[in-house]
Amino acid sequence: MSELMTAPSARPEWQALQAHAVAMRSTHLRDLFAADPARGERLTAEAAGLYLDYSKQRITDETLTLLLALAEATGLREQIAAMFSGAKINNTEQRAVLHVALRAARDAVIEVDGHNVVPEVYAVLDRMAAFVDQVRSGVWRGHTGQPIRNVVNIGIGGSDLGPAMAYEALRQYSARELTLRFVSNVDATDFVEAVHDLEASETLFIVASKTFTTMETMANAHSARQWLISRLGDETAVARHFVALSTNAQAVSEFGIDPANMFGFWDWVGGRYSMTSAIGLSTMLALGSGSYHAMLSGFRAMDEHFRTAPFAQNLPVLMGMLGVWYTSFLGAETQAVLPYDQYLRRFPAYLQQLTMESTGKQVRRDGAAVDYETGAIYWGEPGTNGQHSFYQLIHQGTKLIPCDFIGFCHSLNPLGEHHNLLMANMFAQAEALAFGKSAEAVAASGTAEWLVPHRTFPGNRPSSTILADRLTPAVLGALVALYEHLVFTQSVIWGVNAFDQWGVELGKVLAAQIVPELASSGEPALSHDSSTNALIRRYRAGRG
Ligand code: G6Q
Repeated sequence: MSELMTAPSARPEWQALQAHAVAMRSTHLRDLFAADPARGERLTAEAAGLYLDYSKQRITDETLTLLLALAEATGLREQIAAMFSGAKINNTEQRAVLHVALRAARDAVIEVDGHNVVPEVYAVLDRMAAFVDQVRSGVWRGHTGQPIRNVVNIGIGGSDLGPAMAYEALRQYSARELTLRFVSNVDATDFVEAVHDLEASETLFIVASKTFTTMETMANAHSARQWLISRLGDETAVARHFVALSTNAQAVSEFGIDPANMFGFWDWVGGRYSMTSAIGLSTMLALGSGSYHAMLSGFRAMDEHFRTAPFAQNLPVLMGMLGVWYTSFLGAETQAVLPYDQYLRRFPAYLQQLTMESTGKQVRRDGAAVDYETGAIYWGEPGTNGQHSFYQLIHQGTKLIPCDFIGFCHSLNPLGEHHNLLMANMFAQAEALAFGKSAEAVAASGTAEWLVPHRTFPGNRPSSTILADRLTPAVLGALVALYEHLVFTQSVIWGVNAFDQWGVELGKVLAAQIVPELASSGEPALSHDSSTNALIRRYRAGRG
């Protein structure tokens, strides 16, 4: 059942922003900085080890006031409280949304249907820690008595992207003697390449699937099972080489994994919000439980900040509202995320799912169509690689692309001048995007007249910079929670449900229909559109 909503665009605060946006379209960052020498220190905020400079955004104090007034009028404060209280805010699936309970303090009380879930969360975390200790200390042995040296996480979407990103991000803190691999794609190449140099007797498979029905994950898990049995020559080997992360104990046991080796979670954890649930087992195996809990503490610090800080100092609220400003009022279609840290190379891919599956919606919670733009397209690459590739379009193209720069004061791999070179590039890019280079300045430097337009940079290209001391487990936790709550903020303003993904479900159903048509020995009766029918026939003919 859907509650009836006020259309966001019918609110006076929304309309005030629309009128304000017209004036702001011709306001240049050069003028905003010239008018306020303290701007670069004033438009900043700090929490959970992250310093946010949003002074290079195309906003004035009035913009901020209007954006925060919209947040208040929309009931963001109440919605945050509702999420943290375990209310069933995922209305299309009638579920609570409590990823914040996964990293709450051990003595916290968070209730779903009158039942405190925090003790269950810690029961799983403690079982995970005990298992991780056994594997890392060599007490847990494979079927032939070998210790585990390789861990392969099999999962997709929310059961892959978070752990894969976190492993890359925190590799510096990981047990280097363990090899971790991530298999997600149903393309066999993913599995075959992941295991081609692994010894089965030393390999542990983690089958990560909330539902334990996902086609890709089940296909990979069955292939992994065969791979293991064919190498170790014994079906009972599965017991020492497979564990499951799931909410579906029955399907786990039908697959042949002992429920004692299953780590559970709950329907109030959405897939893309699940990296701090049992889905984090590979992360904990890599880091050890101490560093894993340090990561959770970073999440928790940002959760608390989001829940309690005034909006004007609240990082997720500020960044979320800036996203609303660009997407719904200034016509930006995409948001670039540019981490100046090689360890964060998978962070943009992780954010793509988090953001685009959550706010890629065209109807509101009550089913009415939106009459404004929602969810931005997220994309990015680590610096400085992007500078030699797509930054040209951000600097001199025709599109408005707000950027998030992410950098650290200290490198985890200090080597000569590398880190200063890296960070100088990050600061320079943000500066160049904002201020550009005027035609007068280009001409004054002696450039031939005909070349001047080519060498002119308009500037006024907005960005935020997030600066932290160094990339630690806690800082990664804070960074991920920042984006989780930024997405929540936007979903509240746009009135969409950030926690369902019906678009993903449709693809799953359609693929399942086509599978038997590709495999059938006789000519199948096809009832798709003429293009899909012809492609299927051509594929079948090609396969002989
Ligand atoms: C995430 C989505 C989706 C999901 C995958 C894997 O929010 O629900 O990406 O995580 O489809 O699902 P399972 O964990 O059930 O295999």
